[in-house]
Amino acid sequence: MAVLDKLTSQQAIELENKYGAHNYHPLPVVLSRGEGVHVWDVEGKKYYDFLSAYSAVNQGHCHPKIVDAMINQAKTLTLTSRAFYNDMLGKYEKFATELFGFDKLLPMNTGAEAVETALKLARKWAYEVKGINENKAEIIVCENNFHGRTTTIISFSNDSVARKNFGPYTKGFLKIEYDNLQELQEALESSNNIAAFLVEPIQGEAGVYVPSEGYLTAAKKLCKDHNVLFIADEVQTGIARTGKMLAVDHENVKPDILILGKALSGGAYPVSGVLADDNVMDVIKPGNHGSTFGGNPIAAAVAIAALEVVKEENLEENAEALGKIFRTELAEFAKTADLVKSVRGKGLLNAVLINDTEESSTAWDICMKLRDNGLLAKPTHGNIIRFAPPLVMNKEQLMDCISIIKKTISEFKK
Ligand code: IF1
Repeated sequence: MAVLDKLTSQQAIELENKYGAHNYHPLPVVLSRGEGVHVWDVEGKKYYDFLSAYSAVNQGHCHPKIVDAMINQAKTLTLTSRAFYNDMLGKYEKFATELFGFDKLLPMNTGAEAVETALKLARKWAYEVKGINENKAEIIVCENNFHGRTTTIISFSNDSVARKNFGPYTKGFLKIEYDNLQELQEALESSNNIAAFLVEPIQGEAGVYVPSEGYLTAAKKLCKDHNVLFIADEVQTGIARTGKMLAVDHENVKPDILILGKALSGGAYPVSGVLADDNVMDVIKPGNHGSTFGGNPIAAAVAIAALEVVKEENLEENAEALGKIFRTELAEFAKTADLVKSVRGKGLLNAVLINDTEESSTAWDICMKLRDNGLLAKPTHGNIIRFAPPLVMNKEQLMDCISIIKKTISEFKK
């Protein structure tokens, strides 16, 4: 089979099954094109994308401004490594630090790498600024977290599928309940060796779990009182997804360390980064940390364009407004639809809870029917469906999608 031969969906799935590692269980749909809020499969069927590549494609598929920035930079200079300077990185660092209000940016590629960077930064700060004895630093994390898939990150996961038989695990993490200030306070008081508290402002994989109002503000204050760094993992919640540029902006909280990824590039290219002020970031010296691709010229050009699109197209306001409509409509629908328990979320990061057990296949089966009806979404558990369309959606499209969702669930038979 020649590389350029056009495949059927079935052929494409068979190729992945035969030649690819089985580390995913995708919904059976094979996509070959995307534009804005839509994607098309290889047979030409059109769908609304309600996953947005797990909130990476907030700016919409193949956004022309982002694609142009990428193509132009790709024709000029792609990679120098950080052994030399390049003329794009500094521009991007200035742009991003001014936009997010931090002194410095450390550029990486994937979300997990940025989380690793934040953990290393926090530990080094703990030894060199806070004065914790070597190898004693501890980082507080939350139950049901999702921060990526490296050996250290899965060491503090409690998802057995993600961690079993990948040990031995990295030490130095203390787990507390999410959205529980009492437990945070006790953990902070339990030891003088706490370097940081790592938290998702909304837990994505846990099923779009929004903490109580004021949780982030109070958590940040507790951290400050104990001279502990507050690290926000906004890889999924950041870049306008929840109706503000950052989810912490809803509570006007400034993290000591901010982790970004996914939509930082609009999904066009792997771009992640860690932001902090000088009192923290200055502990990193030449040779301490890095990456061949981190801060490459294409990444820099793409990220500037992707962030400009968020501002130019008012994606924060749009996500906030459309999210309210989505939750209001689905909450109303839940009153009469036996299968729908409730809806929760912020901005355009929402989850619909299905009236069935976590072990059931009901959410998956509904997603299959949604696919048949032209809308792509993915379950996060047996009974939760995540709905996260690109933020460039308009109201008319959203209403169309809401009617597809209602119709599909109304007609659904187990
Ligand atoms: C997969 C979930 C979403 C993240 C947060 C860091 C990372 C992620 C808060 C790592 C990544 C992804 C990865 C994806 C599934 C997905 C996910 F369901 F697992 F939880 F989005 F909801 N911090 N999240 O959400 O970023 O290294 O992947 O760039 O297939 O593992 P990455």
